[in-house]
Amino acid sequence: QKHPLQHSWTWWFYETDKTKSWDENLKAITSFQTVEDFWSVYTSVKPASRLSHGCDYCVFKEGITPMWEDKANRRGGRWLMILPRRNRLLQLDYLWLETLMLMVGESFFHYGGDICGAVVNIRPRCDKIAIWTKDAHNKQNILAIGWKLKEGLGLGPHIPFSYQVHANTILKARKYDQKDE
Ligand code: M7G
Repeated sequence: QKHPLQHSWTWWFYETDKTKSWDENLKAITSFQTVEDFWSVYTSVKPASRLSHGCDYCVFKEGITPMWEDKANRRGGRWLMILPRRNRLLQLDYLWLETLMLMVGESFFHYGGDICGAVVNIRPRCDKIAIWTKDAHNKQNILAIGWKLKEGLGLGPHIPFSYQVHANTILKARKYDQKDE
């Protein structure tokens, strides 16, 4: 008998292919809804620290696409940790796994209803881990989730940790993409 999780989750993988659009590069790998299946997915994919620069993993509630445009994310934001690359081997896999376990294990109690999913970005300078929530205006839930996450991961004051509203991230991304053209 497998142990059911409270939600079904989908594991996504993003890999850059410059000939394709951002969303075409985002692929759902598999879904799981038990503790045992979570472990079998976790152990069958490469550790985040071994992914190439530019890759992401996203683990989202089934039915939510890990992009700003999804209706569950549109009004949301993310708790974002910025992790210097030199800490990748020491910290990244541990923090990503702990984030996932807190999330799929429903450590956020009823505030977990606001959680959409978690993302890890592997980047040349700084890696990022984030938990996305659905309502960037719900201060109470955001603070409860952020506090629990920070405490659960034992994040020290040296790790930048802040809440970012997707609408602002989108504005910054637009400016950046325009510079690119
Ligand atoms: P990133 O991968 O979140 O972080 O965004 P990075 O800047 O550290 O690499 C990189 C770029 O990917 C953005 O500027 C967008 O062009 C694209 N992108 C990222 N996300 C999360 C989305 C999304 O949700 N929707 C769309 N349309 N593009 C996105």
